[in-house]
Amino acid sequence: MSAFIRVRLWLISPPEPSSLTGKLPVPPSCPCHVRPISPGTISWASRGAILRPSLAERNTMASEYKFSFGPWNISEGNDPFGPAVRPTVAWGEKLRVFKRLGFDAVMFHDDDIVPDIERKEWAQIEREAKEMRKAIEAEGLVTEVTAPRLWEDARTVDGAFTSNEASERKWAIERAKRCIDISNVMNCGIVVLWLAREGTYVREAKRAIDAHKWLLEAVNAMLAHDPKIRIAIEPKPNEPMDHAYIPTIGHALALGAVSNDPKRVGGLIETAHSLLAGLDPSDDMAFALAMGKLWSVHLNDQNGLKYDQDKSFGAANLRVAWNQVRVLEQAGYAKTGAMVAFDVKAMRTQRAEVATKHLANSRKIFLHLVEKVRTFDWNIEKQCVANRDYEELEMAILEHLMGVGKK
Ligand code: 3MF
Ligand code: MG
Repeated sequence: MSAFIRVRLWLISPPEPSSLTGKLPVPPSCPCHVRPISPGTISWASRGAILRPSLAERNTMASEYKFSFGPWNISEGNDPFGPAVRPTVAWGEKLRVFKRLGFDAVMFHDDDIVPDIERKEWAQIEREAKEMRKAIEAEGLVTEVTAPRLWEDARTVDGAFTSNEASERKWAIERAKRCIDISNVMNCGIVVLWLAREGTYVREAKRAIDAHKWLLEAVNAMLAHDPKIRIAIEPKPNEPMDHAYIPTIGHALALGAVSNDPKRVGGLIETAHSLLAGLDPSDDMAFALAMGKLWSVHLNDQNGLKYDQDKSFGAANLRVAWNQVRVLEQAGYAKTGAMVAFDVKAMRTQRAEVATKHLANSRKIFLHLVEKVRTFDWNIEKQCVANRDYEELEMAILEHLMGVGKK
């Protein structure tokens, strides 16, 4: 019997630790703390029961991570085929939901902070932004990110930074600068660029080479406008456009790398957007993390290559969700100061009284997965990798996620 099979049998019925190694090893709390193991023995940590975090430990987990969502994540349920099915929730009411559900921060579009922004002068915009900052701080909240909403104005029907009209491109850059000014009032150092309409329905409609140069010009104009602001590009391959110009995190970081201040351009990865690009969100996150460029995440879920569904985190692809949490844990993401945002939508079928469950549930699933990552015996991963036995590794992970197999 190979040492490895002995280990797996041991997992089913572990002997007392003293008969194994003579002492009780300390359980590794996360993959970064995996200890080397001697051949033929396995850590006492494999005994799931003693690894289950206590309530205090779970509270620590929750407070290590900072969570946010945006006002648009509490919505009326309209879709392209039907109108609203829930009444609009006033901002004041939404504001109270954040703390109640255990959230720490708000992500805002510029016009979430100052409605009708296009009709207002700076003095009024500044006044309203200050009021908003006071209102969220009174709730114990901060602003995670701001984002210029460049895709609803009539001037951006065919693109903002990449419109064929010079005057429209100019307008878009001015609006992005204004968003930076609002961000400063909100004491928020990150502006997100979701480049909604930067792309085409018909390839020949734009000169793509020029369009990419215009995107770079826009990023440079934003960097020049404020010496401290950081720009987090949120890539998405399609929707609303057939094809977007910045479809992946690779494109986003390449653009940043040739900007006038690469260290102030990073990325935000949304689960659904990676899936829509046919990519694995955890690998996209790992790529950005390896470059020190993952400045926020929009966790959610998605059934394959369909419209952008913004489902609750883990609801469609639990294993994919586990890997996202695994990679964030491995990187010590919480300690980088970056937050976990949920860009999720309540199902249209959800009644108004229960139309915030998607937020509470996404946070809960995230924390359950943190617990799962921290209680997996990473020695199993080490041994399986050493033996190149990935079927065994996969089974161990699936059993761990299902809570079966090692009782
Ligand atoms: C669209 C999105 C956006 C962006 C947001 C950035 C409405 O698929 O994900 O959500 O996340 O605009 O601030
Ligand atoms: Mg998003």
